[in-house]
Amino acid sequence: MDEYYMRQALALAERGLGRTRPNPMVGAVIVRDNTVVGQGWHKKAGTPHAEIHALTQAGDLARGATLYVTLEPCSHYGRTGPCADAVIQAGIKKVVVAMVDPNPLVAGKGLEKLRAAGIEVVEGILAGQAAGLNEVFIKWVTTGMPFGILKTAMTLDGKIATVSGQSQWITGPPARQFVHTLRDRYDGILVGIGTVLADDPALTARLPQATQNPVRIVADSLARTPLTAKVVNDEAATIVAVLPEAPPERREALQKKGVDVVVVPRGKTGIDLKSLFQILGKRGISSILIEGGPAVNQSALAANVVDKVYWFIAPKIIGGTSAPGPVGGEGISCLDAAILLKNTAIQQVGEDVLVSGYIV
Ligand code: AOF
Ligand code: ZN
Repeated sequence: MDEYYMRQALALAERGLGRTRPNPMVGAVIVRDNTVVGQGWHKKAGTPHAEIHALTQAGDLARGATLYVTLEPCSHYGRTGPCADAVIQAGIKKVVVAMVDPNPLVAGKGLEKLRAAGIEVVEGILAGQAAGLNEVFIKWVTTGMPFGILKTAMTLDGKIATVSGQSQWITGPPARQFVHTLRDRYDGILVGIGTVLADDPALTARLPQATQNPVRIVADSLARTPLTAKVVNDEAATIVAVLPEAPPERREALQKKGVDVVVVPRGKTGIDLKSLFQILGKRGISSILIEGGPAVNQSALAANVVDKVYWFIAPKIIGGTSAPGPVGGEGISCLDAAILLKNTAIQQVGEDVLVSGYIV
């Protein structure tokens, strides 16, 4: 029964997908005499937590009932008051949680509070699913670093463009639509200046339903982003990351156009992406979709800021020894140094194949 109701709570939590950032997705179900008397999910950061919605719906029926919640009720005063206190006050008798809150401000203190008040606590029900659902939140809240998602699309023979540089389009419409769902879900989207100069992309989320745009982040060592670029002129927010030596007049010109210019230390190949991610994480950006070309992809992998990959393979062969692949740089000479993936999955998206996985 615990798993049955926890599955419901997880499904509720998932309704917040892409809308709760940088807070977690959380779902809650209140059950009394085998009947659901309250349910709720977290809708947006700064608004009431899932437990509060469920308790409000249950009202007096919460007394003596069991609360199923996908994350430990919080114990801290943040943008809202502690849910553990509200749970105790409502007279809940038993609390079943999927996982402990990884937020160092909570980290078990909520469960302690509940136990101290005489509430029976069960933890670890569908913990793996709950952790998977909140992989972004867990990474960000425990390390301060945004969760990095590298997305790329290549032909069956491993090319992202022809020898002349043509790349529109490698994948079909369903795969491109899938990418827009990723842009809608994650907080930021990173590209290199090469991509801005070559394609002038908007990098916004465009779907038939209402969407939200990620913050566009351009790794642009010398502030070469043209003032006429789409990312400078449309309404979505843009951050241009530059090196300390970027010409001040170009930086100022971008700032005058409303672009947020961030100065980042130099790494091995231009902007140090680890430092950039640290800076962006501090600003509350909890996830970054990397849609770069070979140079940015290589730097991101080398800087160890990639957690997950979405790798599309199109059923096309275009050839060309000098046609680029998804990851540039000098490469490795020893196979032992290869970057490995775990928990890989394969999915058909239209004509294309999507391989996803996590960097080991
Ligand atoms: C949520 N929604 O349903 C639960 C959360 O910024 P605050 O004050 O809203 O607090 C956010 C923290 O509260 C969050 O990091 C997590 O530790 C805890 N639980 N947060 O946004 C919820 N249950
Ligand atoms: Zn709470």
